[in-house]
Amino acid sequence: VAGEAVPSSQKSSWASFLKSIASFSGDLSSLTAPPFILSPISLTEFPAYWCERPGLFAAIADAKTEQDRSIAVLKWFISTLKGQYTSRNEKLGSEKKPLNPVLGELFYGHWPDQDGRGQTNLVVEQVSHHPPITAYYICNPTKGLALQGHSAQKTSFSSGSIVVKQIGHAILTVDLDDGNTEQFLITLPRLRIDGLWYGSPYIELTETSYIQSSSGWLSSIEYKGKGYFSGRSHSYKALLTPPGSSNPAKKYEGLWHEVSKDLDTDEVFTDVTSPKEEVTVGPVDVMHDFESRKLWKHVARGIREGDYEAASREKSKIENEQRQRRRDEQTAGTPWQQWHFEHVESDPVYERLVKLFNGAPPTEDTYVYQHNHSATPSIKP
Ligand code: CLR
Repeated sequence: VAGEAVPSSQKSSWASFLKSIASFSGDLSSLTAPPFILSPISLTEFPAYWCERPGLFAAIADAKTEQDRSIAVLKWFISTLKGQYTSRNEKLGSEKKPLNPVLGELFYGHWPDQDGRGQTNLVVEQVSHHPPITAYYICNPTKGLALQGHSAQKTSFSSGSIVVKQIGHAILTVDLDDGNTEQFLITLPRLRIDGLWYGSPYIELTETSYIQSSSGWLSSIEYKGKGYFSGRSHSYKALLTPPGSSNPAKKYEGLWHEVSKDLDTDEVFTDVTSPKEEVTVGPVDVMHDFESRKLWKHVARGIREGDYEAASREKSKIENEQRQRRRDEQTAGTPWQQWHFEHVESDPVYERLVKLFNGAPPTEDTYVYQHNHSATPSIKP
């Protein structure tokens, strides 16, 4: 039934929201949505999804050969998808509209060491507001692993669904025992947001994403929903090919939010049915004003408690303060300085990796982490 999951008082506002997205393409974050679909969580928290199975991340460093590292990276990557793309349905009842981060918004966290896997650290910064772009750096220094990436989206509307093209990529750097490094370019899948008509949106992944190793090994991951190879939602099939060959050495298939198998041995490849580890974040009262959970504290409380008037009042305060900041910067001729990342137009590492396959644009800009997190930012004028 149309609008089944929409509270009756918000049905007309949901209908007009759907109408506005149907005739819209670009940045969804700026559209006003009815309260029932608002999430109290900012997009700057999303990069934490990359590491909610820190043991699988650490295991990449323990693999001994180029092929085994590519397998470990693929296994870790597939195991992040459930958190990345279905966790709001579990936690909040459906996919929801996240808080739209302000310029310079920060999110810090870590996953503690356990059984010698090393501590994993996370630094996230909103590096652009219009369009929204989020940069992140995740590292496990004990294991010599670092993931640097940025994330933006281009949205359009097609036969009742929102189609989200992910812009940006991630590069994983692995320090090898012999002093060399290996890099992996990770491209991001296309999303379709279905279930809008009923008011209970959920994500399905589509098309193909890639993980290209500097060693030459390539994983191609094909995503399908209901009615395709397994006939089930959230299906994928991955092929791992050796350097310079299109003959797969490994094939995997299954459900990325449950279990998948090695097609040759029938052994389990990924199993994400066990609980994940959420990121550890410090207490809100000692946070910097730009840290997400402090910045959005009152808005988030309003959304959680159903006090939408308070939420929208607090949101306007933040937006007005941001507008004033931008005006002041204009007047003073001093543009906003990023805290942790430097924007570069092209990245030689990306360009070298992308040449090894043809599934991504030849050049892309990058946000380079400045390794200055311990230099905790002081409040800017
Ligand atoms: C951000 C990067 C993460 C993976 C991810 C998961 C969900 C995506 C999100 C990204 C971007 C913003 C997003 C969201 C789902 C819904 C939301 C596309 C790609 C849009 C802006 C809100 C749509 C509103 C409807 C739910 C009503 O690694």
